Amino acid sequence: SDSSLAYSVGTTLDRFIKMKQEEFPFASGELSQLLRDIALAAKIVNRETNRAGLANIGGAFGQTNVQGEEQQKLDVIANIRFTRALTKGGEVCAVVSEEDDEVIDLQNGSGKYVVAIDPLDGSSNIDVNISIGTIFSIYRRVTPIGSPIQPEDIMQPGNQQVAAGYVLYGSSTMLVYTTGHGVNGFTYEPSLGEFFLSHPNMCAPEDGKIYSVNEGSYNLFEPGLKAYIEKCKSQEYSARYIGSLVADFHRNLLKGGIYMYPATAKSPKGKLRLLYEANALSFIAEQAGGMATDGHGRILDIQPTSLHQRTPLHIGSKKMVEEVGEFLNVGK
Ligand code: AHM
Ligand code: MG
Repeated sequence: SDSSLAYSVGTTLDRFIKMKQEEFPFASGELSQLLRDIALAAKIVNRETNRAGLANIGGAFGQTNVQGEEQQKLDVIANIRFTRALTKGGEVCAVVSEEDDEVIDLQNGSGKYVVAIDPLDGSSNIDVNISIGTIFSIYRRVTPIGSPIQPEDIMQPGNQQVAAGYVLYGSSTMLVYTTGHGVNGFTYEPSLGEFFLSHPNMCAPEDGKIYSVNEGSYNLFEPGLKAYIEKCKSQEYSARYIGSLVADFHRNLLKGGIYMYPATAKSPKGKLRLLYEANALSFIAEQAGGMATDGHGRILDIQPTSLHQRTPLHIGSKKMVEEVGEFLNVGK
């Protein structure tokens, strides 16, 4: 679009956030700062990720860190990095993380925001040098600033997100986010240490020809889903499944497709977590013109009841998500 040309060349994330300031809810600048904090942590995690394969080589040469500890796992490191950035930034009062059983109260009296984060998703892919990601959701706390954090600050449905995004540590590293005014993607330039706007105003194709699901679990799927998959095959769609949610989602967002982590006979709620996996990506999908459901209703309207609750997820191109919903609801 014309408006994207104005900042298509050489626009850094910082500059873009500044230019878009008026689009930020409660335009006091705190949310902008919070996004910058996340971007900084993402750069650090990117650096660690790129070195991941070298950790063992270092070990083989007898290198340990100063405390003589063993190398920490990358998902633990990522959790520490993001939590630290959010603590130091001062805009956030509480964090929900995949890596922590309980809510982390940052003891930051003036923090207006609550963040839900999966610091390093798809971590089984680290050891085999395949793309991984960070997923984050940002909410405004609902109880008065400075008072103790309450469950209602944390247990907000996805439709209350003020911003959400992901970082993809892939063949390039990208940060993609929305504040509810469309979706923009930035690619990291490692030699400059900057994210540059590379994908202004991202739009999900309305329909697609890629389906992404762990078909090894086919026997555990409900009949409606099996029927939808058979339909994909009869149309000769492409099957693509990395097993890294951010990477699978990102590809389908750009090319048109559907990602499904359904309910199965063994896990009736699927595998993925509502608060820090499904909600953020669902907000982005909708902002890009796509759709996200649990097979029956909108993900963003689910009222959470526990921190680490799971939900089935069908997400991506609108027509495909609608269609799988029709298949799943036949006879119901
Ligand atoms: P994780 O949070 O333990 O890394 O699990 C989430 C990951 C997603 O990235 C991916 O889409 C999914 O699990 C793959 O699961 P499966 O191996 O069951 O297909
Ligand atoms: Mg995860």
